[in-house]
Amino acid sequence: MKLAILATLAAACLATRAVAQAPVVDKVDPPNWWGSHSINPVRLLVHGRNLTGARFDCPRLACAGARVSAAGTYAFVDVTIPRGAAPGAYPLTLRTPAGAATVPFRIDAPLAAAGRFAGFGPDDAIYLIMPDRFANGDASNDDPAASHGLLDRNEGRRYHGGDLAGVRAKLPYLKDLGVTAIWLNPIYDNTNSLDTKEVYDGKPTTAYHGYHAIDYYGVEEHFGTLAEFRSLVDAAHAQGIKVILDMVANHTSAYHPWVADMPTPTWYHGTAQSHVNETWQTWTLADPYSSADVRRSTLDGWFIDILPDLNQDDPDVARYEIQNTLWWVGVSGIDGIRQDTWPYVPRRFWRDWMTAIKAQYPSLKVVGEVFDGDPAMVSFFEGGRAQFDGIDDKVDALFDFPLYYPIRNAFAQGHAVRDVAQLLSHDRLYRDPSSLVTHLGLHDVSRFMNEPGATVDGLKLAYTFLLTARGTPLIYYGDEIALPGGNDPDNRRDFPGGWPGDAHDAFQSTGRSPAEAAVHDHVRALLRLRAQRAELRRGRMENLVVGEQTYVYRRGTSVVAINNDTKPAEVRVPSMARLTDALGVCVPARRDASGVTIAIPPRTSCVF
Ligand SMILES: [Ca+2]
Ligand SMILES: [Ca+2]
Ligand SMILES: [Ca+2]
Repeated sequence: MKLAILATLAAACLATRAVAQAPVVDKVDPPNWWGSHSINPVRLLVHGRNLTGARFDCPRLACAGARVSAAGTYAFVDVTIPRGAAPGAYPLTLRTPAGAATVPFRIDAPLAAAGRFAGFGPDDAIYLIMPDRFANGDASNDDPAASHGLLDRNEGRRYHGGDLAGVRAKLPYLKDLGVTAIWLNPIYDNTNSLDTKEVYDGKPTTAYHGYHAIDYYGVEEHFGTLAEFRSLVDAAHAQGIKVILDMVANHTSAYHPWVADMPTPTWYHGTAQSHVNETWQTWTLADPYSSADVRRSTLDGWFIDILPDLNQDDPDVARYEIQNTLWWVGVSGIDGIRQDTWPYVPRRFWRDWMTAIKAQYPSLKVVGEVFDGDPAMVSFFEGGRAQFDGIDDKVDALFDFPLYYPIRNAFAQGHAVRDVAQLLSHDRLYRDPSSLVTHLGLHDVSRFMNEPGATVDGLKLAYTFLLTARGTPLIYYGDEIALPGGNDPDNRRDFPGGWPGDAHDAFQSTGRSPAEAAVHDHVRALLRLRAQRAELRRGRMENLVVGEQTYVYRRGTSVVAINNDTKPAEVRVPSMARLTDALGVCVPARRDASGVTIAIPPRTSCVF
């Protein structure tokens, strides 16, 4: 009888042991960190299975706060790195009652700060590159094993083969053009399969654009490797070109593993089955009379009703995103960050995120996307001052979408150039209008040359204004050669000459058509002038003449004169020291005691 009971107990024990399987670990975010970092301890998110009951052994480190998700697939642990810890491997051991697993973890030596983490501002000219569409430097990653079958250059929403190696190969072109910084659309590891949730014209899509992350610690295999990104950053720095990396904190891919298995119950706002749709009622966020309920669909909604909305009010999400940002900066040495969909994330999170960035990299700069044409709206999100909600989101710069609209209307469609000057009069709403990143188009809008009425001459006028007016100018890849293109994805055509075998190569001066050369050489000349004359970057702007189609302004001793009309114009300006047009098209017609009269040919600009 006694033996029978013992046998039953032994069988029960075996059964229990059979149910409790040994833990398995397959991912650690972040995989490495640094000693003497402003974030210490660092919070690891360990993924695997059978992690229930996990405790951590952390030789030469200190671990605390271990927690495991209900499914036993995610474990958090806070790792304190002792002062002076030498770089190297510091594997942890994760133990459960059923066994143990190794958690790989490394302490790296920090990158030397000299020449890195430099920030950007009005002294720079930024060039935006969509890595998939600029240049194909490595054909071996065109159809990678991890995401096989997504490439088709004839389809606007498939991968085309551009990559980090291609960007690196074209740095001499960018250096010659005169840009001082590149902004890359996101390079996170993106969705590995055809996206059957985001469908256009019955066709599934791919995340060639980079905005649908499935792994915030991975590099998209179509674009290259982390090592290639690091060497691109180093190569850019060696040419005097800074690097700004695009980041997306608001949402992930619908195919991110978190969607099916959240690390915490509140990781996302809702679930794939039950969530609110993003309504883009941005104004409600800047409205002192909005209740939390009214703001909720804009803040917590799923972007295009598809992209899962991360919940930054969950302290583990906030911590994860802050550490992830600092990780990218720390591993690569980038100089700036472009942050997606700025309004749709709580402002208190941005404040904490910006504070963490500045604590480690005080010079690094962030530009946030507030896609709105109203200066009153954009200025609400400007950093450096608290708004009615008591929050200063601390962002360094925002895109100047309000200025983009009159630039397009005037210089492409031929509307009054006075509207450009009038828009600038709203600068009084900004704390620092010179920090705004100005542009005449980017990857989310149709190209300048697609506007009704757009001409090469109009594009040149737009660039004269963009590159001599206040702000930090941004050039969207291809606009400098008058590349056409309608709405997304037509506005993301391949740069001609970026692919081996391209019949037309606009990267080479000998390969450019007359129209391409006209715009390219104009932009190049203006960027040289801007580099030579600090006043075109920093000087106070003063309007001298604002007519229906004539606009003359001074920055320091430089005078810019624009005639947006289809007939010649004469404008009267105060006497100036230099009477030579640096662009070589205008001549002062008369000079007398009270000033100078400038004759400007139709649709032409000059810089005295
Ligand atoms: Ca490639
Ligand atoms: Ca991928
Ligand atoms: Ca959100």
